[in-house]
Amino acid sequence: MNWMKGLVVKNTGSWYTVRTDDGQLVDCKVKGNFRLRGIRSTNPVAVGDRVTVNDECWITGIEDRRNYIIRKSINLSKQSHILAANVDQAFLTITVFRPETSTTFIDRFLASAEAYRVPVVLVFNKTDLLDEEERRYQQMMVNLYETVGYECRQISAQTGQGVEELRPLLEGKITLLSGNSGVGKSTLINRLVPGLNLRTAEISDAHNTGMHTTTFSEMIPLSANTWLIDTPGIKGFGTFDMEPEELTGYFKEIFRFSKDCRFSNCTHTHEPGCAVLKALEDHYIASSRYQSYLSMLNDKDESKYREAY
Ligand SMILES: Nc1nc2c(ncn2[C@@H]2O[C@H](COP(=O)(O)OP(=O)(O)O)[C@@H](O)[C@H]2O)c(=O)[nH]1
Ligand SMILES: [Mg+2]
Ligand SMILES: [Zn+2]
Repeated sequence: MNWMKGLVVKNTGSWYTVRTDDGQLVDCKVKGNFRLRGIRSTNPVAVGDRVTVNDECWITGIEDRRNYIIRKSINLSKQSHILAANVDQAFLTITVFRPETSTTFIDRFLASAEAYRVPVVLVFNKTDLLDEEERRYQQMMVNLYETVGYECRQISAQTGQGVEELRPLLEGKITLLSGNSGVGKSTLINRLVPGLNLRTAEISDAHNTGMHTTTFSEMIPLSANTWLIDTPGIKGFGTFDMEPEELTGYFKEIFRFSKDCRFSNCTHTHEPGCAVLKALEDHYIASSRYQSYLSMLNDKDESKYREAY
């Protein structure tokens, strides 16, 4: 019996396409009794998984995941669907106008990515549409997030401005492309992968049934070891319950200031000697970021919180 290792690059129903380490694409299946410890998932194997395949095209083993992105099913089965595993980084596509991506959405995404230690690059798209005032506003947003510690890029997927400069950031990595519907993810992928022709908004929004709008994920190859994952509807990573102290750790600048709070379990809401509140007052911390922190802190109603992800 021969065994091969490979990467799951596509998942359509019960079939998985595995790119073996010697470069072949093999369609594989998973035995019904193949279950992962601790995860009740409709698909035991996901795009991005490193697997072992035998010569009868069965997936017989799966390596431990560094991270994974889950979508909870809408029915009552309490089962989840794993959209992707082992991503190296995420590109969060943002449009400050047409449509507006809210700072709450951005900050929640960033916090969940921090929790999973997934680096995020903020890609501000549709810059070709901005007038002078809007351009200034966007630059202010860029300054804010760069100061916090995130890499930012301003591009136009439509005109191609700034798109080639993204390529070195993608090289050799598995990148999850996220962002609200309509921000230009498919347009960006089409720019990066000529000839792919992903459908863009006009069509895919009308019928939500196209291949790239279902829950079946696919990795799009950019070069030998460079992959993009376009999975619509991802609002963050995993689901997680956390203590206030943990949440602090997921807001980089709040975390930096929190080291000077008088109490180690400070929630930065009312405590005396809170260095975060002081930094907020002195405008070292942006109020939009602090508001996002508060909104996550106040998501005590667990079910409401989980739904947001
Ligand atoms: N003006 C302009 N329009 C864009 C740009 N990127 C995308 N669009 C348009 O925005 C709409 C949504 O784009 P799409 O790629 O489908 O967004 P997705 O839902 O994130 O995949 C489409 O009509 C695109 O033509 C851009 O950089 N500039
Ligand atoms: Mg799309
Ligand atoms: Zn504090």
